[in-house]
Amino acid sequence: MILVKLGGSVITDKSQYQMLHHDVLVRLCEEIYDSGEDVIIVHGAGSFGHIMAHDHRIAEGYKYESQIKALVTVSRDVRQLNLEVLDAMISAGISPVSLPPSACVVMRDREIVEIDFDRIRSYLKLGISPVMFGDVALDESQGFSICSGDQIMEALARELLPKRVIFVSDIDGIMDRDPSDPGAALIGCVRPSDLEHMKFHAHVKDVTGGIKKKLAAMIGMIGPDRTCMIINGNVPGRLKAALRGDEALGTKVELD
Ligand code: IP8
Repeated sequence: MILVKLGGSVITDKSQYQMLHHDVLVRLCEEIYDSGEDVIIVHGAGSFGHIMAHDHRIAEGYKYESQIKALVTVSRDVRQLNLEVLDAMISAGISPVSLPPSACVVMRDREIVEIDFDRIRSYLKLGISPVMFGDVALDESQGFSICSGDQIMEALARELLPKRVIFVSDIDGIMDRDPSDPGAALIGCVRPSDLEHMKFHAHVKDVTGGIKKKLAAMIGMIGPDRTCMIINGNVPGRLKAALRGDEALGTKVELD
């Protein structure tokens, strides 16, 4: 089984509320089907979740009453994106079933403390691909919170030991500096021992911090027989190649 995250940046336009990249989504689902691999899909929320969740501070938990209206709207909007993903998967020939984190994940202090792994395993046994996504979720310490697709990926990788973990993004992989810098170069492979020596260009602090955080999370998902990759889903064929274990341009994270 392979764990795949379809990033919100590749299946939606993150700058425009509820803007789906339908063609890209359809092609990615066809590549998943063509690979012939069993998958668990996690997708990001993109512009169906981030804009409103940010404006109403949903990740911080219950602060004021009008957050509730925003929370239910975010929950509804990410479900709409999830339906688009399910439709594209079904049209491609895959058999998906949706497991919304708002119904099957519990958080505490913004960290996942409970997921119904048995349910996921039961669907896999039936040849059904579970689909989860960045969502709102109950949080035992702050009422509610945001459960991101990356947090779900980490929890699933730890428990279900997939043979590969693939993050599908809108960039070729992890760059050695801000990707908009013309001198930016792709880092092809990262090992845990590289992390502390890696120097990131620091003129955009958030981007640098973001890359390090993402790498640290990816390192947490690898194992002796398990690599973790980030690839560009806008380039046709890369996801299919990565799923089949063929050479695919991207950043691979593997053990020392
Ligand atoms: O797009 C965020 O999940 P992500 C979920 O995987 C929401 O970071 C609702 C903003």
